[in-house]
Amino acid sequence: MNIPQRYILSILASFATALAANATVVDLTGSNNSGSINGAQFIFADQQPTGTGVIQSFLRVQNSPVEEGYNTSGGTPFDDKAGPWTHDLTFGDLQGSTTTINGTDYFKLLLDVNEPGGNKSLISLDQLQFYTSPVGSQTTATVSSLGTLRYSFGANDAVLLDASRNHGSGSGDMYAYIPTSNFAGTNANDFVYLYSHFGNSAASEGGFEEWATFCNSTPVPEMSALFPMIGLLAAGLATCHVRRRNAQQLALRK
Ligand SMILES: [Ca+2]
Ligand SMILES: [Ca+2]
Repeated sequence: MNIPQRYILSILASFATALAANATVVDLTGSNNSGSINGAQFIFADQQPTGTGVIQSFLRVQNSPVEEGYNTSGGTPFDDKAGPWTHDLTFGDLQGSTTTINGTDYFKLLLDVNEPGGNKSLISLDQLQFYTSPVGSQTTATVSSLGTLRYSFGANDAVLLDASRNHGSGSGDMYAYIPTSNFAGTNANDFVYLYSHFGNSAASEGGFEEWATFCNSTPVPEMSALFPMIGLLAAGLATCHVRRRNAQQLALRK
């Protein structure tokens, strides 16, 4: 934990916000736990998720001091890390992660960042975009041509993370909740591309960063406050069943 560096970054983030009127910097370092950019919620993952839900990884990116990439089964554009954990994702896959917070439906994703310790544990997520397309396995270097843009940060938006708040690779660090309404009209068989860029204001170092879909197997507190418990359990188990089976199959191929 390096408090001076975090303090400096916080000041820089404040200046950046002031200079760019439309910029939003979500700070998930220190004791800061949540923020919102363009309708998406970004929340610190304060407990390890493997015991409370089903995660299915679909994108790993790794480079230094910056890195970028999008999930595809067609190759390794940009800084994608080859292997079974970087692959196409269908809209049907994403729908398995649907969760409701305060009456709004979101797709729930988990980001696991992996950074060195000491004063190198910070990393910035500078860009997050989602595209949908009937064409899978794309490898274009022109990200904007991937398909229909469903969600994006603004040019100066960012999320600051501190990998040392959890325990490195294998420990999720942030949940991203993307409004399902952004994906209106998408077919279940369409492909979903998640493009992310890291490192602009806090360098990417160490191991890979990994995105996964997340399926709750138990109701989250926000939901249980709003709906009858029995309905929540039924809905949660129904949406998780298929995802859990697929996750187990994927684990066997590891
Ligand atoms: Ca981590
Ligand atoms: Ca890293």
